[in-house]
Amino acid sequence: MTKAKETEMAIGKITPKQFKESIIKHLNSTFGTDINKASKKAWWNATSAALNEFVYDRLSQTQKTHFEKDTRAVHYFSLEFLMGRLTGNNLHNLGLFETAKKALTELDIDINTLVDEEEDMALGNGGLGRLAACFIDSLATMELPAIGYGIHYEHGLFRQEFKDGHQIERPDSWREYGNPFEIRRPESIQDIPVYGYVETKFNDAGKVVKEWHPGRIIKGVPWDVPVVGYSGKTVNVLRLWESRATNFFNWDVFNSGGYHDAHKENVESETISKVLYPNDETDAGKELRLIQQYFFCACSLKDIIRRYKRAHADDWSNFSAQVAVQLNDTHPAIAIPELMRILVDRADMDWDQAWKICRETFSYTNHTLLPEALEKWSVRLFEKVLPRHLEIIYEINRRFLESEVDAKWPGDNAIKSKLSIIEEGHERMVRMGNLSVIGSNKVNGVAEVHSALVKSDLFPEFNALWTDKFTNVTNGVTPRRWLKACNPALSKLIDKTVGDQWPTNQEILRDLDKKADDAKFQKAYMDIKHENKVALTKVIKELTDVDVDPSAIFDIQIKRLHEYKRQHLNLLHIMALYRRLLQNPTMDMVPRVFIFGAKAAPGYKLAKDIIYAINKVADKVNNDERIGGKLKVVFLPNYRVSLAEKMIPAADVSEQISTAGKEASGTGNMKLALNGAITIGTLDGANIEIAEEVGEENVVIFGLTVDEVKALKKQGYNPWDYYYGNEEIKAVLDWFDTDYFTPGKPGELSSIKNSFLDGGDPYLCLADFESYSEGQKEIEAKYKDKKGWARSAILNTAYMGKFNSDRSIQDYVDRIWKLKSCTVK
Ligand code: CBF
Repeated sequence: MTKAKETEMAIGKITPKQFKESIIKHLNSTFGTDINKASKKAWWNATSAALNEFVYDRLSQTQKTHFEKDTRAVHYFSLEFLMGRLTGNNLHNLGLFETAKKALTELDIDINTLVDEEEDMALGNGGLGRLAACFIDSLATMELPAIGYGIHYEHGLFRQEFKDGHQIERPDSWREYGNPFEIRRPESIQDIPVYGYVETKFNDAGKVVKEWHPGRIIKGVPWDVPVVGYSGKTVNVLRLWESRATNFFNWDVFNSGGYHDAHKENVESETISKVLYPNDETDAGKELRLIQQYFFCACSLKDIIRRYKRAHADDWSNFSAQVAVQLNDTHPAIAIPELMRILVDRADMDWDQAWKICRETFSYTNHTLLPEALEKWSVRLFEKVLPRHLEIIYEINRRFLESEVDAKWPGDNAIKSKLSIIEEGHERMVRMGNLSVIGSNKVNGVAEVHSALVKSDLFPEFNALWTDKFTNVTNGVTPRRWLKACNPALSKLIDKTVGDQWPTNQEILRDLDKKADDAKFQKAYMDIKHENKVALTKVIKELTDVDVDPSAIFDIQIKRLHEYKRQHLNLLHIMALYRRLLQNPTMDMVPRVFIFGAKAAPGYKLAKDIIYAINKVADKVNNDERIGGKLKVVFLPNYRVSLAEKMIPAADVSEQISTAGKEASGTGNMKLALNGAITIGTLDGANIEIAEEVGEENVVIFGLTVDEVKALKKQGYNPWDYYYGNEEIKAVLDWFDTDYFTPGKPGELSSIKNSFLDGGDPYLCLADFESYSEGQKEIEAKYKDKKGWARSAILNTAYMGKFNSDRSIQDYVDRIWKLKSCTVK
């Protein structure tokens, strides 16, 4: 029996007719409308309610089983969960998609239009948040007891619009029309203290104790988002905390005439979960952000302890055997001193015993080496917001430096100051990276090369101190969302060819290699790619009003906008191609459409300038009749998960062109390759492992390696050498200073040129330009060989098994969490 069929059995095998009746029932009795007057939103709500009947049933079964068996669980602490939409995902994972589709067709509703009614749950910036979403999908699919913990932001990542090519940020109100996939749990509200002062006093036994007198208490209200595993057997939970004021309204102040003051505390407390910080790999450095971090960690730890105590009362001896906490980057690192506070101050535990529990409980994933993203908080701020935690951090640090560091490097103050949690200087800072390493059981990077650099460049002394602490877990993506659901035609072809078990065992796709040279299969595979491209042309037209030809090469770069990701290198090459075409309009060239999707952090000026430059170049190129439509450039606004789901299946080429050593892993590279796009990329992050898996002949690698980047920087990199040494580079850079792309406004794009020259080109775009340009020629030559291209595309799909998030989770289970699966009845 196939997995999908098994699932339908498991959930009671519902027929399309029954599903239809359920939708109509919810339309009437849950939403108070009927089939004649229901709005699109009402239809979507009613369909979701019909679906949720299965979801909630499995959710309560899962919780009951985990409680009865008192299972060890992993708690994934993350400031970001980029969930996207859930209707299609949950239907697929429950094996109900086809049933729902038929039911809706009978009601004259197209399921694909219906799911467009759902706003993306965009509670994350990019890779890190989306990874968290893939991981909780895998955890549920693999029937592992797990809870995701995060913040219930009222506004997710901003909605991006373009105005005359400039990025404009608009608020993202994802819950404006309600959201059927979350349940408020007022019974599990937590009170969280902040601010105030610490009193040192003697307790009744004459022992010195610390008492924190908080300046404010914030209420944390949990919202549960069910996480439906594939096959629907396990439904875990993503618990997101919303902040509320404890005293909803201060009547005393109000009665004495201060209306605004009466609301003040209310507003301040609720601000905490108002917005997601829209920065990715840049330091936020804001008081509110620190409070956000503490707020969700403190709520989550209280929640975990409440659950633990139900089975173990005040016996803490099993805590770390039952509870694993994974810190998704340093953002939740404050959980370490918070658990110490609970154990030492509240549970009156001896320090050493508490520290042992802490270190056994936490593990930390590092997602970046960029220094600006390694969080530091000023001691002053800490003292104000979390005075007791600062004291605890000092004590953790003192003991660590005096015992562990001094034992290894006696009297070496230089090492001590490097490993200290406190950075001395004009402004004393708390280093959250050091705290995370010191307080964790395991530390992992997210791709082989990245983990090696974490050890050699970021934390070499910590690695010397605790070699066993450092490990690697290469990232992965869920094939359920990123192939089965987003590329249904290809999924069906795969089902027909290798069977339908691959969504839970992606290695099965390896069997597709037998078909890589089969002309019939190649045609079927490439016909699907073409159809997906046709579908994307419609989206492009709708969003940008640009017509593109689906027989052109669709070359896609989708990711946050950052200099290290080098969208501007892509732009330089586009401008060079355009210039070559202008010089030689009959140049032999396969028509190419360069497609971008990216949001820039609102405060990141150069990133916004790059968006503007790409849009301006696009305007010019797309309307230049001299080049006969051979080149098109489009920047799709408001890149997000649901848009990625439409772009990825249509990609021929995947741009993964970061400076070697800068992209920790990347996960877009995995999704694109899985859907048969050929990677043009540097030897960076997971690109290296992708090339190893799919074969060097099925990717195009260019550019400096990590070691070459280091050597060039060491020797002294001078971008002017490339400017004067390469006529094409010079011409293209000089173009930025003219008004060619910004008629009547010369200099509007000069900041890009300046970043390459006066700015020192920190990400070595000019050094890699020639090699990139050669790589692009190789792409074109490969594409001209239709059979060769189809073969490579098929082999990409076939050999991506390693990059399945189930494999990543299995690695976490084996190397870090030591978790057991649990079958839910
Ligand atoms: O590990 C997940 C992703 O995290 C980042 O997005 C991050 O926020 N640090 C990295 O930039 C990606 O390389 C990585 O894939």
